[in-house]
Amino acid sequence: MGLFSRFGIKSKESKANKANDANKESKESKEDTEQVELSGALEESLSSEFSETDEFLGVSQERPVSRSNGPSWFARVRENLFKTRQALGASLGRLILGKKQIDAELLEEIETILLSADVGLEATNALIASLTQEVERKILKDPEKLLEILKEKLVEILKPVEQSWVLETQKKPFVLLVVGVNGAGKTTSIGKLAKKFQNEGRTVLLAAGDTFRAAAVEQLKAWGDKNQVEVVAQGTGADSASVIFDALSRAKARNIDVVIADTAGRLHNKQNLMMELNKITRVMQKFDPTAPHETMLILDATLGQNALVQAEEFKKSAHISSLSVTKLDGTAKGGVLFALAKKLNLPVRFIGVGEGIDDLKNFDAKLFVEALF
Ligand SMILES: Nc1nc2c(ncn2[C@@H]2O[C@H](COP(=O)(O)OP(=O)(O)OP(=O)(O)O)[C@@H](O)[C@H]2O)c(=O)[nH]1
Ligand SMILES: [Mg+2]
Repeated sequence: MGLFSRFGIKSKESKANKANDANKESKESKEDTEQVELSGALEESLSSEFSETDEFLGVSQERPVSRSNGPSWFARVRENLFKTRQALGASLGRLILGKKQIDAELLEEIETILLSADVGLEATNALIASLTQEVERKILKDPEKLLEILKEKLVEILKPVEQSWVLETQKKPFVLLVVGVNGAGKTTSIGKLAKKFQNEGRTVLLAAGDTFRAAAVEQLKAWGDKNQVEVVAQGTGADSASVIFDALSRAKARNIDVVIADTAGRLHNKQNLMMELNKITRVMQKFDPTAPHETMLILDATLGQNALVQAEEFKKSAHISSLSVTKLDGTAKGGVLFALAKKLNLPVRFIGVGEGIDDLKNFDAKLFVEALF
């Protein structure tokens, strides 16, 4: 008989209550003022990780990605993931510390913490089932090893969605279409991305495809000014597809490497707005049948499991090829990355960890998990 069946399945309510308690506990836990000190082992892992992830953006060999990440990436991400770290890594650490044995009760408590940190049902079930199996087979006996094993399993969930982004140089301009609900962080992420690409020596042009809100064009232009990047725009109420078509023509004429197209925030259940996305794609394809080369859905991490629902709905009515998850700073719901990875199997390109221009970071599964503990 397995550990699960021996101890029975708890009712959803009791799990939810436990999850709330765990949440409260993590909120109440005192501020983690610890400085980020990289152990020798981690530093080593960072340097080897980054030689591997240098090709993260899939830049061709002759134009390598800047190496400006490294330990500063880790320090910034770890610092800004404070709330999720409290909810997940620190809570698990406290729970496991000093335990003499791994029993069903401990596994149940781990399960509660994972659920309350928005890891989601599927990823949590998979983690607990895998731990249970290892305990039953006596592969895992020592509670001291439990945390390390759990971290490895968390990395395993995220690893498949950490995929190289091939910005194929023969696709010129490479067209990135950015979509998502209102306020998810689309325009801000575009501004940050423009700088990232420029730092890698690429030329960038922005298309102000959000013609819906009066301030949207100005917001994108401000990012363009900051990066000295041209923004192609028309007035409010203009046809979004036509703005983007103009931008592509302009980019072609100027021999630009990457066009990033902003779009209006839309709810997946607003039929006409979702149709507009299809129109944008169709018009782009008149220009280049292979465009858009990437359609990136921006998700707001503070929504927790609702971000997952949103992504599932978007996937139904638009061709989404990747995700970026913003606002991981200031939320305890960063565990949603595991839920997204487990359920959607879409590459996660970037994570937003703040409002600064350098706060959009390449997604790295191993370092992300490391930053949560
Ligand atoms: N803290 C934090 N704030 C962020 C992050 N990304 C975006 N924001 C903020 O989220 C707010 C909304 O960002 P926008 O980029 O305007 O969102 P949008 O998706 O373009 O919104 P609409 O144009 O209304 O659809 C802004 O105040 C951003 O500064 C992040 O990673 N961390
Ligand atoms: Mg916007």
